[in-house]
Amino acid sequence: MSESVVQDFVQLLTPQGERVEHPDFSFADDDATIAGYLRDMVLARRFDNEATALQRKGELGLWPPCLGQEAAQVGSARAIRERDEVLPSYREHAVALCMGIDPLQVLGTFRGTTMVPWLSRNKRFHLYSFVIGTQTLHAVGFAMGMQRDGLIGNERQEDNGAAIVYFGDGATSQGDVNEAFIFAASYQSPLVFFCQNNQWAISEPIVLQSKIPLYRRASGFGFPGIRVDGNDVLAVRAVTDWALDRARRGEGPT
Ligand SMILES: Cc1ncc(C[n+]2csc(CCOP(=O)(O)OP(=O)(O)O)c2C)c(N)n1
Ligand SMILES: [Mg+2]
Repeated sequence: MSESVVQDFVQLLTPQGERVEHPDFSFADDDATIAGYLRDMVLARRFDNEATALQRKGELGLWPPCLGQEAAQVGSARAIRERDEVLPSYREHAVALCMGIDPLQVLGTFRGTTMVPWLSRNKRFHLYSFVIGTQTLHAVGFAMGMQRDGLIGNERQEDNGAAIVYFGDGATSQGDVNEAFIFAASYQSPLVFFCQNNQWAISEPIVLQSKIPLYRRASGFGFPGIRVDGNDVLAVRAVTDWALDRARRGEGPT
């Protein structure tokens, strides 16, 4: 791999768990914080395994697992601050736990006994979205509202907020998602588009849906796109911090 390709892919941990340097991103927090991320990921996997078993037993109507996506979800969720808003897809259970959602309430949604039992306005974790990509447009609208409410670009950091929206690789083939990219770029919306590329949209592989790495599409819409190792919780945290901060400062979407 050439140097530029290596640096194009943000990694602060090797697959063996050794710390590595990146020229643009770093993780400076202490060991206790890292141990906290591990705890989050282990808890999320435990919950996810249990829910998968409940779905197999017919207790849940549906359960899209977050297996293998824990680091991407925990790393990004731990970058979310008090004034930020989260718009998930249907797989962000680790994010839900980090946002303080009761796991039993999440199960209610997937059992079909309730819709959104938590108060999304208070928790700032909005309803799960099952119609692929729709939440990206909702997120741009939300972010545009935050912009108009004066939640970005304030001198005091704690007065600022941004939105983060989760979606999959397959969702990028939806018209809604591309419209969301255009709206967000046009209005410089304070929004982080967080694409978890697990390489598949059910049976369609990413190689069929995109001839270029997905992160490169962002530049065509006019905002930065960054490829991060989704199994590297430190890299995800560092890059999400950067992207959310940018949005909160009023510098637009990532
Ligand atoms: C508008 C719409 N079209 C089709 C579907 C059926 N569907 C459910 S999941 C899925 C694949 C989504 O893939 P991706 O965006 O990569 O998310 P992942 O499940 O991999 O996290 C599809 C096509 C749907 N839910 N909504
Ligand atoms: Mg996918």
